[in-house]
Amino acid sequence: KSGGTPGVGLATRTRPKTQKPSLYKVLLLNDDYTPMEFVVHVLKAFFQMDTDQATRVMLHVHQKGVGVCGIFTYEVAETKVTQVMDFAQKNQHPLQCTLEKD
Ligand code: TYC
Repeated sequence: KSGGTPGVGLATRTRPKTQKPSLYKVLLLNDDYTPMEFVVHVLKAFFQMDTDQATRVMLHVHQKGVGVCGIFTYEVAETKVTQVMDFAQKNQHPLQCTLEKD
């Protein structure tokens, strides 16, 4: 007699292929009116950056016109965009945030 309890003690040889989720860049756009300090605050509050990182990203956007705040799965990226846009609107700043497939 051979065997034993089915499914126990045998490493499975099948390795079903898992799908990695698509990633999306969250982009911040420059404008002429949003205060630099507000943008730094946004980057710290919603993207977990420290003052140094946030200042670098803000200045990059200010100089180049656009910059990456972070790269996330779709649902997280969409949530970040909504949070930033709502917060900017509440504070009456024209700051624009969008997402782009990585
Ligand atoms: N250009 C703005 C200013 O001079 C600062 C700014 C930076 C605005 C980044 C938006 O995403 C932005 N006050």
